[in-house]
Amino acid sequence: MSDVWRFAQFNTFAGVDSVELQAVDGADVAIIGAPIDWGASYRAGARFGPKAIREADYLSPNGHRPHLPTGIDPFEEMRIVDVGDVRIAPGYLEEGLEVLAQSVAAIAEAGAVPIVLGGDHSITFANGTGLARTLGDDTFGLVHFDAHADTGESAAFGALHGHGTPMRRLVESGAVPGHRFVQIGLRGYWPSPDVVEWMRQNSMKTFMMSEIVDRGLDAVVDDAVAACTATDAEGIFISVDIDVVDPGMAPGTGTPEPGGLLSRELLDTVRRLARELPVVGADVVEVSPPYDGPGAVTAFLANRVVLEILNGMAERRVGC
Ligand SMILES: [Mn+2]
Repeated sequence: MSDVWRFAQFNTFAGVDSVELQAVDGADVAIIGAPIDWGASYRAGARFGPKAIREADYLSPNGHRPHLPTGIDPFEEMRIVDVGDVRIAPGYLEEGLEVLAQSVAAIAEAGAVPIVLGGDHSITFANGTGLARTLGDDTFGLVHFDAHADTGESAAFGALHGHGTPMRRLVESGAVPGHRFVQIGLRGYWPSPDVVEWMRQNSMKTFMMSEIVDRGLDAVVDDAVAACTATDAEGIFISVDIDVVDPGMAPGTGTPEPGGLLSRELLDTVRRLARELPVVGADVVEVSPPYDGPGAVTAFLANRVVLEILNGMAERRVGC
């Protein structure tokens, strides 16, 4: 085990079975960690995210989590496994993204839904690419929760990959064309108007925080669901940048932007999406434990984002 990084993870999410990537067959969901933070432009630390998200859990690691409001235990309805963290060399971003893409493709090939614990947001390029290798380009929608559009033409100094460019790269590669994007929660002072114009030209659907405040979250999510349904997508990939939530409730992140969603609003929304639309994959990214607040509030929120996605998927299965 000498080549396992200390920031990588040994325990499993909620205590589910640990399986090798090659042994995912028969699972409905496979959780995988991507401790990559060398795509971060500002505050790093998300390499500690997968470990913190798994550990932000006060319940027994017994692989069961009955959901109080619905009475459903998603771990009873689905076989959920944890394949651990991808093993990649720090600093080698493109190589690491390729290893992750291959891992996500392998999970999907085995018939399981990959749920990726980040890691900075650069990993979503790998997640979308890997999924498209198995499901096909232009087949699934990407619902993207974030304060930032992540559609930068390039990362710092012209680099192709970073945590501000994954959505641009997915559109350009054709894995997820712009018309299949729904973005929720954008705010602040980035990207520049020319990039916003590029997003419009590529038919990306964007719901800014200001629109959520004006119209209410429910009305916006109604539109988001309708937009996904209208494109005849076979399913959706849910990408949750934890900075979509206000830094007052999610301070442990790389690029905090004040004025975001409440943590409860995010939890309710991801569960609703997973109930109303078929989820083909998900990631939860930009949890940076070194910047987290007292009580690891950001990591606990990210852990519950995963649980609420799983619960929505289970509700869909049992026909709620
Ligand atoms: Mn992001």
